[in-house]
Amino acid sequence: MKLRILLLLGAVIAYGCSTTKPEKEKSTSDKPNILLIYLDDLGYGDMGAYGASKNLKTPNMDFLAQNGVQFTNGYATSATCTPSRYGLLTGTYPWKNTNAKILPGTAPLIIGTDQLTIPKMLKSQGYATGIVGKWHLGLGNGNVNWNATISPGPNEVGFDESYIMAATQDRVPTVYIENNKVVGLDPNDPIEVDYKENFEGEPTAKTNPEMLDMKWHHGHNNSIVNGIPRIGFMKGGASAKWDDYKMADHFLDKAKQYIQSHKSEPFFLYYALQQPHVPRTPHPRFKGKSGMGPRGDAIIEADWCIGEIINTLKKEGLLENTLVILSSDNGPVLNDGYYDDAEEKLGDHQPAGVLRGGKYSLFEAGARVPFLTYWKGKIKPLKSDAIVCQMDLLASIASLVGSEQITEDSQDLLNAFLGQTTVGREELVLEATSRTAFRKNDWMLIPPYKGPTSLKKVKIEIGNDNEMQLYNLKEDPSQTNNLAKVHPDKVKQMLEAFKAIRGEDYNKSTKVYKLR
Ligand code: NG6
Ligand code: CA
Repeated sequence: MKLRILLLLGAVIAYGCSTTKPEKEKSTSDKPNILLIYLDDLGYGDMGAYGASKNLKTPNMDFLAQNGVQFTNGYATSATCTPSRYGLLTGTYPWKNTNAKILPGTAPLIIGTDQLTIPKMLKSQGYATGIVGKWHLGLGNGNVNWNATISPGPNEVGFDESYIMAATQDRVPTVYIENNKVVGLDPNDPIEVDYKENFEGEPTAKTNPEMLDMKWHHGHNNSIVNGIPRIGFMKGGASAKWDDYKMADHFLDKAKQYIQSHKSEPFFLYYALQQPHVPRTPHPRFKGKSGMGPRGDAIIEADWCIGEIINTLKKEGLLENTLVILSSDNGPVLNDGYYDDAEEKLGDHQPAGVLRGGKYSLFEAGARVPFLTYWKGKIKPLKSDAIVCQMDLLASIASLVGSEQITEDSQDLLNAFLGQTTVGREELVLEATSRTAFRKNDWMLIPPYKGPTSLKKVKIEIGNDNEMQLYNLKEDPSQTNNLAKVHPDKVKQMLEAFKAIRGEDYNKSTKVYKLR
């Protein structure tokens, strides 16, 4: 009898183990949550783990970098926002879409509603999908009515839930949009937006400079919202206007709520922070924290937000079951159109680290950005020099969750993202303000482009030269030594490989970028 009971007990335990174990394994590795944290204009050197000045303390990002895979050759597809976000979400080179340029707030959606995106792919695998933060990929089909349903937008390209700003913090409309509707809109005070002409009688930075709390340096002299001059004209919507200084807290709350309300199912959250893009408006409690003015303070604020979001995962018991990915949409810029002491108070900090150029540039600091993956208990700390691009996340995440939906340009680099190999891509085409360049292994080829070598107002070298440029990035990460004349065979070979991807138009930029 005893023996029978024991046998029965043994069988129950064995049964319990055999059924729960694979289930458990499935829930922690087959369908992990995915948290994609994306910063705006955070440079390669703007994080402690990437060598930031000690005044710029980023302990939360550093923790992720030091306990996950920290990529030293991690790239956005581009050196500006819209194309990079396009590449990230669609897994497709943005230069294949002529509309993937820095967009005004009134631009139509540039992702096709029939196009594959990371959230769409994940949805078909049973994921809940959400975006909180900056969108900047266009909304509607042209002529958006901001007072009605604003569609198509994120909800039509794969996100079940969205809480976004339409474009950038410096562009109108300066309102939040939740699931295709402006938040807090008073129907008696409708919103109108125009990027060409002002609305009669509405103050602008030029007509009413006395209303400004922040001064514009270049561009940014249209409508004034909260004392900050913007790009574009806007009328109405007073009750819906965001508070710039509370934006980080607001997005953080929404991101936390998203995690809490989806903790019992696999979810994908794209948390797109607005920092440290202009206008830099950290909450007053971060004022002076970096000693570097609002740009440094905004980075410290962003780091705090990231700490909070990681703590939320921890509190909800989700940290072991969440793959965290963190990166930035493009490289750094100091003065991007407002006087905010970013240059004056920089001190010894190098936002681009050792890299040359910055935002808008074909040199490395344009698109090479902080890039890391963290997964508690699953990823071992590793500094990886694998070449990875944000465009590869689509195929790599597909591989992780067992989806076969991929795109031509996105490479499955899951093993590199999980730190199981340091082998990444061999080749990558980079884009900056409609121009392209080509990386192959340690070599970078920048074809000749006409136009100014620098954008004077932002003081950034953008990579234009009448001559072919060839750099060995391993030996010369700062791109000081053009080896094109020394290695003509290498140039020839690189050019062939570049053309094979980019076609004969490899150095025909469609439009030369001009700062206003
Ligand atoms: C530029 C803006 C700059 C910034 C950038 C977009 C002017 C003079 N400059 O045109 O301030 O908004 O566009 O930045 O308007 S991004 O990170 O969203 O690409
Ligand atoms: Ca950006």
